Amino acid sequence: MRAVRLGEWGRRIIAAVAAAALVAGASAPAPAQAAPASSSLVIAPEDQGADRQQIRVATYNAGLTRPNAGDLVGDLGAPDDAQARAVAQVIQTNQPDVLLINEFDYDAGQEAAGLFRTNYLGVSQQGQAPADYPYFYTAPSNTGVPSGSDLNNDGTVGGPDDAYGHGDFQGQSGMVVYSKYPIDKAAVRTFQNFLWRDMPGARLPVDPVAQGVGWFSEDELDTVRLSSKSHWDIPVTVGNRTVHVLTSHPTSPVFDGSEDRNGKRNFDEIRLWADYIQGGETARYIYDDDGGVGGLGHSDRFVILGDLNSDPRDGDSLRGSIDQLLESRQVQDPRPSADGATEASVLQGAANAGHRGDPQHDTADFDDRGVGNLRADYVLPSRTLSVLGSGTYWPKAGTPGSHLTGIFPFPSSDHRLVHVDVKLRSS
Ligand SMILES: [Ca+2]
Ligand SMILES: [Ca+2]
Ligand SMILES: [Ca+2]
Repeated sequence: MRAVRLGEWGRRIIAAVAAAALVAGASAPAPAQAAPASSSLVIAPEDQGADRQQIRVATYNAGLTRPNAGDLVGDLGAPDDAQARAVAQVIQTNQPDVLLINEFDYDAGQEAAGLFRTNYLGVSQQGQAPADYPYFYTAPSNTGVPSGSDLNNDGTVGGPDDAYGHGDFQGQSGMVVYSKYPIDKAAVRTFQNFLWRDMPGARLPVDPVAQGVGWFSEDELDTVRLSSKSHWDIPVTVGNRTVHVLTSHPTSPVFDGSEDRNGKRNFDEIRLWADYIQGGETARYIYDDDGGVGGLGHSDRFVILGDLNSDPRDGDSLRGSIDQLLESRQVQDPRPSADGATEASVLQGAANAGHRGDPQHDTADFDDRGVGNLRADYVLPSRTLSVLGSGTYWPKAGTPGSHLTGIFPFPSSDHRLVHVDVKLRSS
C-alpha cells in the first residue's frame, strides 16, 4: 500500500521525478490562456462593507510540503518555485475569499505563510489577477512532534510514525488559512492537544492478536492526541457577521496494520467536528488548547474545510466516517463536481472502473493501481448559510488550466481546489 500514499510519501517521489525531468531538459508546461477576470475580482471586499454578503470559501491540499524543516521557506524565498507558482495560479484563477491550504509546512516564524503570500499569491501568475489576502492564520501542527513512545509498536522509539502526527519534522504538512476578511485571532480556538481517550466512545485501536489488549498502553493514552495535524475554529468577520471556519486534515486511513489505528483515528478526527457543530451536551467533552469547553451554538454560521481523507463510497476509510458530517442536520453538502474528474476516471481506469461513487465528485487523483481517484476534500457549509454555487477545479485535458492540475507527476498537487459560494443571511 506504500505506493499509493501520494499525499505524504509520494510527494518525495514526485519531487525527485520532477527534478530529474528538469535535469534532463524537459520543457516547462505551456503558459495557460488567461481566464477572464470577473468583476468580483477587482472590487475589494472592504469597499462593499457589510452589504457584501456573498463569499467564496475553498479548500486546497496544495502539497506545499518538503523533506526537511526550512526547505519550504527556502523555496518560497524567491518567486521562481515551479510548483508554488502553479499552486498560486490555481488559487488566482479561483479567487477564494477564504482559503484553507492543507500540506503547507509550518515554521514557528510563520515565514513560509508570509512568503507564499508576498512572492506568489500577490504576484500575477501567467496573467491572472493577484490574489490579495490581508489576513492569514497558521499555528503549530502535531506532525513530527516526538511522542517519546513506540506508537506504531515496531519495537523502537522515534521516527515519523511515533510522532503525534505522521511527519519527518515538526510542522511538516501543516495548514494555513488565507482570508480577504478579518480573522478574529483572539477568538480562534485550537484543538491540537485534545487527547483521543477523552472523546466518549473513542474508537481506540486494539491489539489484533492479544485479546482485550489496547494498541496503546495506558501511559501512552495519557499523551496520544486525537488530531493528526490540528483542528482550528477560526472566526472570520464578514461585515458585522461571523463565520466559523473549521479546519482539519484527518490522517489518511491507510499505512497501518490490521489494528487499523489510522482508519479509526480518521473516523474520530471527523467526529470531533460532527460533535462540535452539534453543540450542547454532545460537545461538552470537547476542550480547546486554552481550556475552553463545548462547541458551536445552533444559530452559528460555519464552513467545514479540509482534506478529510474519506470518500463516502470508495477507498479505505471506515464506513460512515464522512457520513458523520454529510448526514448531519447542521450541514449541507453542495456536492461540488468537475467534468475533468469524470474524464480522468475514464482515462485512468483500473481501480476507478470498480468505484461505486460518481467520479464527477472526485477531488484527488490517487494511484489507480491502488485506491484510485477519490472524493477527499470538502467544503461543507452550515444550514445557516445559503449555497449559491460550488465547483472543483479539475479542467478537462487540453482546456485552459489543465496544465496546472495535470497528470502524475503533478505540476501542482494530486488534490484539486474545491470551492463553495455562500450568502450570509441575517439570523
Ligand atoms: Ca516505533
Ligand atoms: Ca487502516
Ligand atoms: Ca489516478
